[in-house]
Amino acid sequence: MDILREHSLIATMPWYNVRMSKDAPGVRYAEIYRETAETRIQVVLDLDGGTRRDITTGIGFFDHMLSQLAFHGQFDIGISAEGDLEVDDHHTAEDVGIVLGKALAQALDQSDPIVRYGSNHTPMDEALVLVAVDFSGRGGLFYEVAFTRDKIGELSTECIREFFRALCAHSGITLHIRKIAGENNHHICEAMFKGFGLAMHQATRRSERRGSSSTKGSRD
Ligand SMILES: [Mn+2]
Repeated sequence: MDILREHSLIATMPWYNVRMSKDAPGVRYAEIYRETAETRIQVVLDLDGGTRRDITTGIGFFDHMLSQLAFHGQFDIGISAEGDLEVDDHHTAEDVGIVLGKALAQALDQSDPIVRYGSNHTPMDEALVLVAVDFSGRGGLFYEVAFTRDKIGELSTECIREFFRALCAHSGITLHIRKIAGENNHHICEAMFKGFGLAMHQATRRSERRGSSSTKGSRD
């Protein structure tokens, strides 16, 4: 992965080379770098960390949401994205979803059986959001969230769906997100990301059961 070490984005990942045990057996770690004409994105992920977050996408509210996801998911995460924000936020939001999805799939590739499912109702003040995930291997987003503003900070609300859709497609998770209640768009969105983090933490824990996480013998 020489490209990672040479790349300027690495400078924003101060703990990247500190993870000395990343190749040790049982460490559920991934690092993905993806560059297109529209975005350059690096994600490092440790599913069993929980204290380290270094997130820079150029979109302040998106950073705030990804930070909530990582905090409540209890993941170590580094996300460094340089996108064509002079166009708009679409490519950056979607491509962060792609790369984070790939990182999740890679981190779980060698994993022991996992709990597989996670769900919750997460409140944030008047907002209430249902999130349910299944690491099915098939990938799908079932999304019923209506916002009343076009943007929250510099993040377009329509890009929130695109982020989750890309993440599901590239991680293979089935994800339901449904707004139950809420008026304030910031609260609704924050409940979504917190709830998703909580569900991800639950679903990615190692299972005590022997063998596969599916009666079929594999999760897809
Ligand atoms: Mn907030």
